[in-house]
Amino acid sequence: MSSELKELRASNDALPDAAELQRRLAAEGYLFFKRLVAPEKLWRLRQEMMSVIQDVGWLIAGSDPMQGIADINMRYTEGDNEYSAGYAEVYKIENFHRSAHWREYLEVVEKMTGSAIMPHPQKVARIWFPKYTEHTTPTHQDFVHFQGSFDNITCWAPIGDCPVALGGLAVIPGSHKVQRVLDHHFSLGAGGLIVDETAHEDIDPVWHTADYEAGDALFFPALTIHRALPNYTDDRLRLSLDNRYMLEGDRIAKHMLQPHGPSQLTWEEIYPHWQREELKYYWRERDITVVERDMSFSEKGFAEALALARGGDEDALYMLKRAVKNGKDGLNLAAAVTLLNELGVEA
Ligand SMILES: O=C(O)CCC(=O)C(=O)O
Ligand SMILES: [Fe+2]
Repeated sequence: MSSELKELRASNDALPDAAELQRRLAAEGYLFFKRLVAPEKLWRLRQEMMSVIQDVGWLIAGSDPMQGIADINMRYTEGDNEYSAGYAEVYKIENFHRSAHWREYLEVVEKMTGSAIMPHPQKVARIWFPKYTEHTTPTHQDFVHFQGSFDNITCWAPIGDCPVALGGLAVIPGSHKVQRVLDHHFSLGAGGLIVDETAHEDIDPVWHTADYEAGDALFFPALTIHRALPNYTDDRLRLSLDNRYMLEGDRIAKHMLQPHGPSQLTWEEIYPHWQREELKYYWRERDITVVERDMSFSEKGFAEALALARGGDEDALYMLKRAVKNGKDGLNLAAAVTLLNELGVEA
């Protein structure tokens, strides 16, 4: 582990003690557990997901899918239609969705929040290509993306082992104590929004991470500052889960009732691929308050990208070209098209 990255503290010792988990979560803004889930469960999920990823052509043909050896001629990320095409196949896998409902995750989130909880309907998998580091998920707070409530808990878990070089998650302990959504700015990285963790006097920007192993899980509330580390391996895909849990009766933003955007799927397209019924539309029976999505965070990032691109910023130009090429909705694409034309840049 590099000198500027410190080790996450594992809280397995406090697992039987809900009050202690709550105390640590309040103090540190995260809880990390080694082997919270039996590794075999993750290995089975990995086999299923990586086999599909191989079928869509992202792994070297004929290689062992468990090794996750990427064909690095294909490097795609969220926002690319090619990524959506492959991700959609993975997103149909029933066991991937079920994994967010595993008893081990539900029980520990109940303990750390002291509340009845519900997994958000929108589940998220990340399939991260090697040597594509400029697209790495930048420093952010989850609230700008997932919204609803500051009390949401994110669970990040590798599907397999994830040593630092493969690009796992890093957090700044105590950063949730800012108790507010910080100013986020345009970034080329996944999610498109970045916060400058060094620009706030009340944040001590010391990063913590782990050489994650299958079964490990990291939990944090919606204001904790975190980022992914770059995938510096030569040829390995990073495969991970990040799912969110809400308190029963709490608020949820409307988009979190839908499949994850990059899949470009509806539940009606996903459910025919499932064997079992009980997780289909499970949230309709639950006590939740649905609120509108606040588009101001992404709109501000997009406006910044337009201004930056006008000044010749390469990252901003790249993002605008990608948005136009892929016809990404919800953004002011007309403004991007006009600007690219003005600058004489092909999308
Ligand atoms: O895995 C990633 O690259 C991003 C994950 C993340 O930001 C999260 O779990 O909230
Ligand atoms: Fe995040």
